[in-house]
Amino acid sequence: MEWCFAMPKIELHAHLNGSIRDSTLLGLAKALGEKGKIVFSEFEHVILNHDRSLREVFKLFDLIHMVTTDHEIVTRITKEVVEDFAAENVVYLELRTTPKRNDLVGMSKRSYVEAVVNGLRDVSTVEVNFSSCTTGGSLNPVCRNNACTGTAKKKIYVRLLLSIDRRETTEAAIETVKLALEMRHLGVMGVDLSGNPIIGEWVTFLPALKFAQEQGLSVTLHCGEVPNMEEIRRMLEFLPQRIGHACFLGEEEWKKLKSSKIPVEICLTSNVQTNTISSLDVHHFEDLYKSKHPIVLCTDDAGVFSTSLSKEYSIASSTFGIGKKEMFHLARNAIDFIFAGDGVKEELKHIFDSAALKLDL
Ligand code: 6MZ
Repeated sequence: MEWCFAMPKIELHAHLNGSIRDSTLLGLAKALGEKGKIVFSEFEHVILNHDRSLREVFKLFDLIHMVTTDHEIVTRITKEVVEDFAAENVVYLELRTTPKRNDLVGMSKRSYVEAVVNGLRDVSTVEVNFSSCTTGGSLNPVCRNNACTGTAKKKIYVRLLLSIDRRETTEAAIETVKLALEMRHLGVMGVDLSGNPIIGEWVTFLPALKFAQEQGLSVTLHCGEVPNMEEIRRMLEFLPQRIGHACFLGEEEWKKLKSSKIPVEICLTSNVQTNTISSLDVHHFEDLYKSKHPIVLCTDDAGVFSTSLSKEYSIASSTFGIGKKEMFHLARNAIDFIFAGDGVKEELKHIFDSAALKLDL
């Protein structure tokens, strides 16, 4: 559907390393294979197999992390991911990533995030606004592209969320939150809790997440990717600013979610590929949409699941019989759920309203 591609969109649930291009991943793996650090043929097989369970997806992430270890690679991936989203008319992107320490290459959690920010600076196909210090139309002084050259390029707002991996300790999670606080001026808006949902306990992460909220950071949680009712209940009681997935909620939790009005980041392809939802026609998107619960369509891991935000819109439209104008409204409504401030929200409203006129939406 051409119009799904053409209309402006907002992406709020995209993991950096899960959004890596297949070609980049294969290229990096090949180079490591040539150095004898991995067995390329085994790697290639896992990368090219697109039918994956949740367990296999996490195995794949471990492989991806083996090849995305140094600063230059992190910078390159960030640049490419932002360019890919911008190319399909994503106008606001909240990109999340887990800060990683790797002593072998002199990488700290901080230098990892700095490498990500360098990737935002390196983007050349589109104008990137990524600092939360800039409001409205004024450009980030560290943004090298566009205004400096006087050309009128497409524009994308990018904000960052730092992810806490469920394998981490309370101390490591708090370290990530502190880093997020220190890097607010570079567009870090909040934190995410993600990682293999069968690992780790809610109580381990709670102190860090509470601290984040107390300090004014926004929090989004991967919630209900597996049927852990106790955890789902506690997550909803915590009142995060958004949740992702919400696949395994029981009746009680469902009621709680709906009355809380917590926006849900919906990842259709990811849920079906990982079998957390058996098929699209029984996906909770439909119920949430019909009951006007705040929702936003997202990709999760565009590289890993071979999808794009335009594809997700197209799938939702055809599966649930939602027309062009309604899909446009769905996309525009996401403005209310972004973690950036009012200045950016106003700019986005303007972008969507001009697109509505231009595209007759
Ligand atoms: C939970 C997920 C995920 O952080 O290295 N991640 N966590 N559920 C999912 N659904 C499929 N998809 C991705 O990006 C990769 C990391 O994001 C999390 C995992 O922790 C994964 O290792 P970054 O940029």
